[in-house]
Amino acid sequence: MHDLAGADPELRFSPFCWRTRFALAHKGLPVETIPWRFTETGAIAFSGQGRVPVIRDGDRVVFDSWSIAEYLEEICPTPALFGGPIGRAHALFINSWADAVLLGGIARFIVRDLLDVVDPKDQAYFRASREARFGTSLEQVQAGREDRLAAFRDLLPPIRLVLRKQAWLGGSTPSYADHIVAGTLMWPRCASRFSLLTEDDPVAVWFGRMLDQYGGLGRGAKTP
Ligand SMILES: N[C@@H](CCC(=O)N[C@@H](CS)C(=O)NCC(=O)O)C(=O)O
Repeated sequence: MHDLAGADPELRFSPFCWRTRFALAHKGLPVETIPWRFTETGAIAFSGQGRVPVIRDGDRVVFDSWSIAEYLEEICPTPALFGGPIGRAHALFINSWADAVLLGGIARFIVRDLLDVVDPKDQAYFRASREARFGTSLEQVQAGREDRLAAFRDLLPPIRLVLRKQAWLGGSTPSYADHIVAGTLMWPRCASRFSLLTEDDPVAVWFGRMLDQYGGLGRGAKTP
C-alpha cells in the first residue's frame, strides 16, 4: 500500500489512507506500507492516477479508499465491512458526508500545520496547490481557529446521537463507517497538535476506543 508520509517517513497522516489501514486491519489482512510523498507521482503512475491510497494485491491494483473497501469486501467477505448492499449504501453516505463536511471543516484548522510535517520537497507544491484551492494563504485559512471550534463541534451531532444508542457506527462492532470517520480524525491527530474535540465529547471517547482497536493500530501511530 502506498501511504502518504511526511518528512518523517513514520508520520502517516492521510485520512483516506487511514480508512484503508483500518479496513485492512479489520479483515486481518497483512499489509506492507510504502511511504509516498505528494511529488512522487512517478511511484504510483502504474495505477493510472496520482493519489493515494493505492494498493497492489498480486496482479490487482486498486486506488481510491472507497474502491479499496469494496475490493476488500469482495475478496475477503468476513469479518464484514458493510454487512450487505444496504449497509454498503449507508456507508457510502457516511463516506460522502465525511468527504464533503468533515474533511473541509478540519482542513481549516490544520492546513498550515500540515506544511510543517510534509516532506521539504513537497512544501512548495503543497502550499501552491492548497492556496489555489482556498483562494488565500495557508496562514489566513488557519487564522483564528480557536474562535471557530464551537462551529466545528456543532457539525458532529449526527455521530453523537448514534453513539448514544450504540457503541459503534456499525452497531455492536466497528464497520467501515467507523473506519471512515476514525480515519478522517487520524488526519488532525497525525498532522497537528491542535485538539478539535474536548476529552469528554462522546465522539472523542468513541475515537479513543477506535484507536485501541486492531492491536492499538491508531493509538500507536506516530504524531507530531
Ligand atoms: N477519493 C480518494 C481521495 C484520495 C486523496 O485525495 N488522497 C490525497 C492524500 S490525503 C492525495 O493523494 N493527494 C495528492 C495531491 O494532493 O496531489 C480516496 O478516497 O482515496
